[in-house]
Amino acid sequence: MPRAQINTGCAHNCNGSCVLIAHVQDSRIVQFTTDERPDSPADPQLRACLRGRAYRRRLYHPDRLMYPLRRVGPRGKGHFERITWDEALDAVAGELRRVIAAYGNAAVYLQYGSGGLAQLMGATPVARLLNLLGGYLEWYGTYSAACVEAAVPITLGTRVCGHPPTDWPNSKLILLWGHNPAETTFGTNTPYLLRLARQAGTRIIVIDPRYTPTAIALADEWLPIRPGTDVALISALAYVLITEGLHDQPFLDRCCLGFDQAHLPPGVPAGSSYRAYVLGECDGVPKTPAWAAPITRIPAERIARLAREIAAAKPMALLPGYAPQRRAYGEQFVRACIALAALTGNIGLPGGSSGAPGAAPQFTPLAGLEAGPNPVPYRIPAFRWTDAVERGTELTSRDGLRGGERLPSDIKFIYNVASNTLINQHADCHRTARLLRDPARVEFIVVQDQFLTPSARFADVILPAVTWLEMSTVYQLEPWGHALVALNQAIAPLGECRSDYAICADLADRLGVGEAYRAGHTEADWLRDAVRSVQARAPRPACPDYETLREQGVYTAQWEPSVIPFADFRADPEAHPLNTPSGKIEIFSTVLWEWGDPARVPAVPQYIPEPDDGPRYPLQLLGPHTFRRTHSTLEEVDWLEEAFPHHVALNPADAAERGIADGETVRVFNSRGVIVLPCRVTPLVMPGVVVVPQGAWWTPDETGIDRRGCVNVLTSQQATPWANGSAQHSAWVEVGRLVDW
Ligand SMILES: Nc1nc2c(c(=O)[nH]1)N[C@H]1C(S)=C(S)[C@@H](COP(=O)(O)OP(=O)(O)OC[C@H]3O[C@@H](n4cnc5c(=O)[nH]c(N)nc54)[C@H](O)[C@@H]3O)O[C@H]1N2
Ligand SMILES: Nc1nc2c(c(=O)[nH]1)N[C@H]1C(S)=C(S)[C@@H](COP(=O)(O)OP(=O)(O)OC[C@H]3O[C@@H](n4cnc5c(=O)[nH]c(N)nc54)[C@H](O)[C@@H]3O)O[C@H]1N2
Ligand SMILES: [Mo]
Repeated sequence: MPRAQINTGCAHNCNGSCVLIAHVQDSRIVQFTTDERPDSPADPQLRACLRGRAYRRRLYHPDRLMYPLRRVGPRGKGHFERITWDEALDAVAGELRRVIAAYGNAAVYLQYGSGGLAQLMGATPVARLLNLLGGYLEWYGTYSAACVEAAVPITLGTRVCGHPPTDWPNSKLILLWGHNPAETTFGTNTPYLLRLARQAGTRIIVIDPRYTPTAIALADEWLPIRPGTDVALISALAYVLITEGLHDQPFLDRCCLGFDQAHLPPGVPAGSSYRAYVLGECDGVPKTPAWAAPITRIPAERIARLAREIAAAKPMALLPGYAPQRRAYGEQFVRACIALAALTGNIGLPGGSSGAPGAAPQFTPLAGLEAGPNPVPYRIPAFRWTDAVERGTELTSRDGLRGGERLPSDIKFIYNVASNTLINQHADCHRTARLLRDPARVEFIVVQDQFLTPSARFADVILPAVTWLEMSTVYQLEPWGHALVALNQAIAPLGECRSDYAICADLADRLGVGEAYRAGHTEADWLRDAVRSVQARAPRPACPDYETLREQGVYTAQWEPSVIPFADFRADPEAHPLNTPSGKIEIFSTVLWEWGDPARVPAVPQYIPEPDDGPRYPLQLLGPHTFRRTHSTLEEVDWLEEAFPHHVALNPADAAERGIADGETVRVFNSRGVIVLPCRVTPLVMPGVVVVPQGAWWTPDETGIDRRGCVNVLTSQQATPWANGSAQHSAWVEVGRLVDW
């Protein structure tokens, strides 16, 4: 039989979306190739990385879930029996009905999950079902960027504040701050587009505790910084800028609230401005480079030089990653970056930046299958779902509860679809497991996935989902949304797997809302609607219809290079006020001032030292996103393990102190647990810092020791104080030899 070539792609949540071409022979995929369209800087190919190209090892893995399962034995032990789809769906429908009747719809929680982001996959089909049944408890604030999502709008009035990448070559200097796009992509071509900027003469500095692939491949200079101290560095940069008169006073006077005393809102006491904080007028501590040096471990003279360099390089783009805000006081980092961009007058300029992470999507999200309105008003911060299990009815607005005074019930039913945050990706695995093991708390857990993940092991019923290779869908490329990739079905579903949409439509039938659920649509009809929603926005060149898109595989719109966020505001702030309380950039935040917790959530961005875990755990632990996996997805792929073997990385100085040799298996531990994994002794990580890439599967032995090395055994469920975001990068550990144990 000749090989057929099917246009498809790779759409896991790495913030990329790459083209794959599946070569199919005898109903099996025998090879993947990638984008073969003509390549140009204006429309670069969407070339797949090793993860996409290795996808056959995931698709055909012997551990793929093939049929529905029901728990036998205690929850969390991982013992299941095979059941039919009818039995499985009857059980889920029956429990949903029972829990809603007993506790109300707000007791049903749809877990955060980022595994299925293409149309008809993942959470949206489930949300639609639950909304037709009277609604469910919804989350807000992602694991990714909760502090950005909360703090950027109160500072800049919008979340949409990134420049198109075509603007990057206009920058004289780009600061990649806790940002590692060579590995985390942030859009398939971000590393390539940064390289184009560099070729055009832009200088790039990377500020990161690790010498990352980005620092290696794209940077002119790497500045290692002690984790969690970025705001100390920013404060010291501000000190130099202000005391040497290098800041943009006219921009601050015209466009910002609270830089100095003269621009504070009425009623706020003297000494509350950003300038007063930086110069130490309010606390007696001037934030000099000499003050910041021991905190950040960057020499004072280098800090001063960086400040002068930043001031001289106009326009300068500060492009932060998300990691420094997934920390104990993540809100401060987000706001300090914006303050620095404002101080240097780089907001609203071509080649500048707002200092806020993320891009400005040039298309709004696809309208296809939609969740519809949720009749339940309550929302909880995604990171605090374990609190809503344990003491949901006690949560208040100070804990981030929205939509009402108190929840009517703790969480009693969890629908976990396309997610491993039920255990693996949430913090403190042992604590979560203790909560979930108790069937008197959450009474029913359904997991819909492709593998028996650490989360799936806690299910009462498991429903097996297809991958996109076994169905047709479309995906809109993050973060600019300027590309659509058609993922066409390449092979028949394996085993008894079904699409998330088909599973939910079947459940809807059982629960009496099937007709409303489908709204007369087939799966293809929903995809047609989605593509039509892009066509309706008249992008250039015109977007084809769904059928044509299937044939051509991918469609890319031109970037609109003239879209510079805040350009209007900068030109005339009175005529184009921001959507903030004052209409200005709120370096002093009215909202945070009113919140009234100045020690943890000050109104101007301040450095707040993170709590440590005492002398027994002296090393800072980072769990970054690496080439190896997309979160915990692709953990099972042996080729990727061979290329990027899982390990803990330790600086040679720390290794020598502990007598640890390169390649030795070690234990990494703190008061929350122990993981055991091989150690790489490497100067790629700065002294005092330990790195365990996130996503390895929690694999506890009978004594609870994780023999694989899931970083979240060691992380804390303590949320950030105002946004209630994940602080999973703030953790402390010790590393020891196995022989000394
Ligand atoms: N390959 C791959 N790519 C991905 C993902 C994936 O799982 N795999 N996940 C995607 C998703 S959903 C997200 S949200 C993003 C996540 O994107 P990020 O949150 O930006 O990614 P991280 O890898 O956590 O961290 C980025 C860099 O910040 C550094 N860092 C950590 N703490 C600090 C600090 O305190 N200060 C400074 N200056 N730097 C610090 C880390 O060493 C790392 O190099 O990545 C996306 N891309
Ligand atoms: N320590 C630490 N922890 C972290 C982070 C960190 O930086 N450090 N990062 C956090 C971040 S930014 C994020 S976004 C989260 C990510 O956490 P999750 O959103 O849980 O992402 P994954 O771990 O990839 O789990 C996705 C699951 O979906 C399944 N899946 C994939 N496609 C489909 C589909 O189409 N249908 C169904 N039903 N299932 C599918 C996969 O098999 C996988 O089990 O992790 C967070 N956890
Ligand atoms: Mo994320």
